[in-house]
Amino acid sequence: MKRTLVISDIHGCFTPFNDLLALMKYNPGEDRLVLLGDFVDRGPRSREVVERVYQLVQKDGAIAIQGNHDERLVDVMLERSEQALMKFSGHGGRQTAESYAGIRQGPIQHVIERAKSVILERYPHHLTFLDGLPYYHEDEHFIYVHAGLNPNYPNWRQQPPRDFLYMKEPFLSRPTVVSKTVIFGHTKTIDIHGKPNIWFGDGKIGIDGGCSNGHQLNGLEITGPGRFKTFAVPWRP
Ligand SMILES: [Mn+2]
Repeated sequence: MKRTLVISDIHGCFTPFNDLLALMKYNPGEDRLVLLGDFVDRGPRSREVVERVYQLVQKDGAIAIQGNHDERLVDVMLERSEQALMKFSGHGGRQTAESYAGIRQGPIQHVIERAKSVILERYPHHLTFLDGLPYYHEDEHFIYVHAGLNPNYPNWRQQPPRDFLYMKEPFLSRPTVVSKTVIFGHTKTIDIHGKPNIWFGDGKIGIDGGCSNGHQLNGLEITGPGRFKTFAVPWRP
């Protein structure tokens, strides 16, 4: 049976991402790879992660979903939102700006300006790519989303974009209102069950191992309904 491999919240952790793909023996011709967003911020190598994800999607048919950090990076770089700029550096955006700017020092405003000109000159495709990512992916048995589904919406496709990107409660503690299992990232599993391993809940599976916080990057292998195998690699620079 064809494997579906799911990874989330890479957050600039380029080495662990490559380690995990190798550990899972990802074979582009055979496996379906689904990446649940938050490719940037906090970790040291966001630029390389975005380029790799871009290539995986364009060349190998991988599926990438948008996370809240990906949306914010686009908003900051295209000067779409003052609020996004204010939140940016407090949520790991400095590391992303440094990875594009190629400098590790100086006032944040300077690093962002430098990153902006590098992106507009050499990586405009990163912004178009991140901006155009879908909010979810769905197959026969699963719904894949960055943050979660708001159970107050009987038709989850009608929930606001913000819920796809930021949802925590009431998604985490209430039962879902869908028959498919929801696979999500965004909330570190250590905050759900006290350990960074993949969390298997009732109708939902949380996979954010908190790699950029020094924990681990998780990989979920699916070969059918209820047929899972888990993988993990530790954080390293
Ligand atoms: Mn997130």
